[in-house]
Amino acid sequence: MKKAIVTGITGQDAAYLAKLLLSKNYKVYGTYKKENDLSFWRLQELGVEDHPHLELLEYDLLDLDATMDMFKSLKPDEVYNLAAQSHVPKSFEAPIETVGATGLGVLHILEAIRYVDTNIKLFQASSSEIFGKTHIYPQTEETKFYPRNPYGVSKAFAHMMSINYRETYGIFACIGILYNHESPLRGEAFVTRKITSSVAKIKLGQLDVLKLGNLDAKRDWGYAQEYAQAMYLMMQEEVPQTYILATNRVQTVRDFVIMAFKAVDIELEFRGSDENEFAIDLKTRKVVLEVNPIFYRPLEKELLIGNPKKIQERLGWQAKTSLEEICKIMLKADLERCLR
Ligand code: F7E
Repeated sequence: MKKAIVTGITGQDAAYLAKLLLSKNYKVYGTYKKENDLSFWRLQELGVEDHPHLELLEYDLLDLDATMDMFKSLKPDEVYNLAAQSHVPKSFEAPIETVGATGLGVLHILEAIRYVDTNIKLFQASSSEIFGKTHIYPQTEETKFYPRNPYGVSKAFAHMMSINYRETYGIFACIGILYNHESPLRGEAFVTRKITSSVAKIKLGQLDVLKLGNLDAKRDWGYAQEYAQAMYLMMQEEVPQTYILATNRVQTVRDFVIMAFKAVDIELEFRGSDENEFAIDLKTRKVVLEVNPIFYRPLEKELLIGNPKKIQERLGWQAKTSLEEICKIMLKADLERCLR
């Protein structure tokens, strides 16, 4: 039985990955940090929380001794590093915490691999945020980094450190540069889930108005479950690679808002502009959406869109679920949650 450690087990991606690895008969050790919100609702929703081959372990990514002890005692074949402080606005408020979890964390893992067993394979979750202020569209694995927030800077550090250990010590460190990827398991701090959860509540009369920031921000949005499959595929290769995981299609927050309301039969009419923009429900004439500048972000102008050609050609992986389908899947889950 193969053994995998998945860090950040309370998160969206780790839940999908754990389920996938369990279905492939792995023993999975999911690690979480004590102080974090200790909710395993994602594993519960996927029906794997009590799986006999899943063990949940408390572990601090920034404790090198603990990392080495864990590798010595568990002897994992694969380590998937999905733990991070992943919320971009929070990275401006808490840059030091972000650099720790998102940047330095992987260095502890790489060091432990170097000292304990260089045959342990590592998957490092990188991010499109490393490209930040780019003028190359779509971005590829070769595009120059120019991160624009502490989260992106931390991911760029972790990315380059993984490549450095790959090249210096021959460690199998593969890297997925993940663009936005959504699902019903997304946290409500992120815009798609904030929208679907609020639209479900508005539909059921549990909320009046959805308040959002920049409606014209564009993102390359894929389906998280498919991105977890790509992580697994990358780890099965002989030689570690770096791959872009993206759809090569961008849509605006406004598009997603329209899709979400439409999925519950609410047609919108937008009025006003900039921070005075709002939208009404055409049937009831009630305001259901308002722009609120507190959700605006600094330095957000560039377009992040990824070219997934390399992974498509080498591993046959492709993002298949459209944003319209993702939106419907998310709304269905949120409506059900509201009715529970
Ligand atoms: O924002 C705009 C906001 O918070 C998407 C993380 O997984 O993907 C994610 O980072 C867009 C931004 O994700 C609201 O300005 C408008 O343009 O869902 P988000 P993100 O910052 O793109 C990357 C690839 C990662 O690696 C990250 O870990 O939506 N937006 N109004 C809003 N965003 C939020 N959160 N809330 C709003 O009210």
